[in-house]
Amino acid sequence: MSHIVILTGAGISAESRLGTFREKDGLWTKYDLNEVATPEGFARNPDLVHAFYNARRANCRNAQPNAAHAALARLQKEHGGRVTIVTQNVDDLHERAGATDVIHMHGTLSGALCAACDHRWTAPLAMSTDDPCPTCKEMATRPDIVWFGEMPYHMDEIYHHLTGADLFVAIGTSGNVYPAAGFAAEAQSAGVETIELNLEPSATANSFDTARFGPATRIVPLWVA
Ligand code: BJW
Repeated sequence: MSHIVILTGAGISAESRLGTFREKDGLWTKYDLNEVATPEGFARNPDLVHAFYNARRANCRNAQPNAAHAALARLQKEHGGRVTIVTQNVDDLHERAGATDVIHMHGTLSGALCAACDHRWTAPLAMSTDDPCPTCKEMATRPDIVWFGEMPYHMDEIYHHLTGADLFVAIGTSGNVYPAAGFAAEAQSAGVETIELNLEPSATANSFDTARFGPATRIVPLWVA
C-alpha cells in the first residue's frame, strides 16, 4: 500500500480565480503582507485585516473547484494506498471537489479563533472586531489563519507523513514560504521520490527528482491519469 503526500499552494486554485500571492497581480503586490498577514498588523489595524479576509471569504464562496482539485479527489478514491493532501491554501476547494484526507497547515477562511482561549468556531461571512468569543466572551476574535511568525498547524503529523511517504508531490507553490518550502528537501533526504507540478520551476526546484510544467488544470489530471 503506497502513501502519496501532496502539498498544494495557491497555483492549484488560480484557475478557480482565487489570486496567488507572489506573481504579477498577486495579493502581495496589492496588499502589504506586514499589515494584513502578521499578528502585529492585526494588533495595529484589526478592521483592515478583517476587511481583507472578509473579501477573500466572499471570493472563495463564489469560486468553484477546478479540474485539478477534482483529479486529486479522484486519486484519493481510486488509489490503492493512502493519499494525504497538505494544503497551504485557506480555501475549501479540495473539500468541495470531494477530497477527504486534507490538512490545512495555514488555517481556513471558514474558521474563527479566539486569541484569548483558543476556542474555534465557524466564521460568519463578515467577521468584525465587535464579535465576542462565544465561549469566554473576550473581544479577541480573529480569523483562524496562520500568519507570518506563527507556527503552522499539524506540523508533527505532516513531518510524520512526509518522511514515511513513498511519493511527495508539490503542486502550484512557489517554494518561498517556510516550513512548507522545506518539505521537498525533507522528503528527498528521507529517500522519498519527489515530483513538482507547477506553472514554472519553484524556488526549491532542485529538491525535486522530476517536474512537469503547465497550468494545474492540464498537468494535474494528466499526472493522475
Ligand atoms: C500555477 C498556476 C496554475 C500560478 N497552475 N501553478 C527560513 C528561512 C527564512 C524565513 C523563514 C524560515 N522559516 C520560517 C521563516 C519565516 C516565514 C517565511 O517563510 N518567510 C519567507 C517569506 C522567507 N515563515 C513563517 O513565518 C511561518 N511560520 C513559521 O515558520 O513558524 C516557525 C516554524 C519554524 C520551523 C518549523 C515550523 C514552524 C508561517 C507562514 C505563514 C504563511 N502565511 C500566508 C498567509 C496566510 C494565509 C492566507 O492569507 O492565505 O500563507 S503567506 C502566503 O504564502 C500564504 C500561502 O499559503 C503561502 C505560500 O504561497 P504559495 O501557495 O506558494 O503561493 P505563491 O503565490 O507564492 O506561488 C504560486 C505558485 O503557483 C507559483 O509557483 C506559480 O508559478 C504557480 N501557479 N498559476 C499551476 N494555473
